Amino acid sequence: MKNIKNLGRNSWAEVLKRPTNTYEDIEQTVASIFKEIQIKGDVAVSKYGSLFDGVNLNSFEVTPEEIAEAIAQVPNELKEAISLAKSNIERFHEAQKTGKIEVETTKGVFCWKEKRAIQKIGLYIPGGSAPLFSTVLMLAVPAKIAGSSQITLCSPPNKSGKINPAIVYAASLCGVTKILKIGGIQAIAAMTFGTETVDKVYKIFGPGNQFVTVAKQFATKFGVAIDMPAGPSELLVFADDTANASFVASDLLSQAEHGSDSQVILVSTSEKMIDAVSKEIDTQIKLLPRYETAQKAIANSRLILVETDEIALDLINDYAPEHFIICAENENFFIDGIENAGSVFIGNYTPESAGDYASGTNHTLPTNGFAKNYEGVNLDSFLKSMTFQKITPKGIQNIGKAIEIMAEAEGLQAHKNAVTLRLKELQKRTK
Ligand code: HSO
Ligand code: ZN
Repeated sequence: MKNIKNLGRNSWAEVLKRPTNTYEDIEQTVASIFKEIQIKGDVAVSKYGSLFDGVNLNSFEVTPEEIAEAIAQVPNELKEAISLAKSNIERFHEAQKTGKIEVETTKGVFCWKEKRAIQKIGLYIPGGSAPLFSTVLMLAVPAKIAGSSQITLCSPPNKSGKINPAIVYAASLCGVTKILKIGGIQAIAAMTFGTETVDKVYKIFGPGNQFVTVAKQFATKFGVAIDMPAGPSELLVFADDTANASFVASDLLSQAEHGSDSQVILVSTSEKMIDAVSKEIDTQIKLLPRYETAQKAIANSRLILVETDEIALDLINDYAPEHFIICAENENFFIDGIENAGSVFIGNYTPESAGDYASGTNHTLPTNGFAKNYEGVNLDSFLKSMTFQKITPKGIQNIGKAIEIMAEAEGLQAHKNAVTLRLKELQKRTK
């Protein structure tokens, strides 16, 4: 871990650079797989399944028998934990519902705005070494609350053609409509175009490796929306002397174990705290089953000593972390001053893991500095606003003249006529 002191503002960008990936070579592969799936449908999905996942399937949908089998395989203790998490996620997202906003802008002119669900949702859940069934809850729960009618979930099968049972369990618990054993680029392409088995979707959510990330971006060329641009996980902790060094180290390691490209950063005003956290990391990391992954991420990470809380805050806003933990006496200074972060965790007893699993907030968050202009997944991610209006005869008389003048000035006679005809008819009526 790089230990950095007295960092001048002009070197912030260099020191806080994220580990980068280049995607150009992947894009060609993605384009050709998309084309083939668009033309050949399931046959092509199956071909790429055997190529990339090493399993040859001619039907992808998880059957009711397989769902029952998965439900039986998940231990009760885990089911209870999932149930607590689900209920908190439901409560927090349910509370995000908003009513309609209605305004009479001019007498007789009624305008209102209401939200409607995006009907067809696609979820991508990676398999691999850490099967993120918690992400199923984070995405399917708000989709259901929003009122989406079709929720398709794709996840790569293992060599014996099965999806991790906890993923299947969570999906069936949360009301996912169809669970499909399809991974990677082919999953995103299948949800983009639709195939014989896979329904076409309107918006795709969920994390994935670089292939999935590029494929999601590529899907937008075909009119599919995506949750957000994705990148490796990040955590930034601000800790002063009131922090607990072993807690801080455990938080940093919790993000480091996600992937070798994860980035974790400690910013502190206390040299003593930095030394203590550094020692704790060395002790705790050795005991982790994912030691090698965490070690690589830690090598990419930074311990930064700054002189004041103000400098710390500027630096944090500049970096725009996905997750921001505040362990500081002066926590309100950071709470009030934070402008750019995906999700904020406050105090010594608020580990990031809480938000990853069970406190109720969503863990699908903007990375890579996108917290400057993107928000994490929330209920609105599954909704879109629509506007409505109803104008009474009095109302059109009140604003008609203005419309006529504006239409005339834009040279759009038909627009003007649409008002003039009505105004004339109303004039006749009142005579
Ligand atoms: N920290 C991840 C989410 C996650 N953690 C899922 C554990 N499981 C998002 O950055
Ligand atoms: Zn995590």
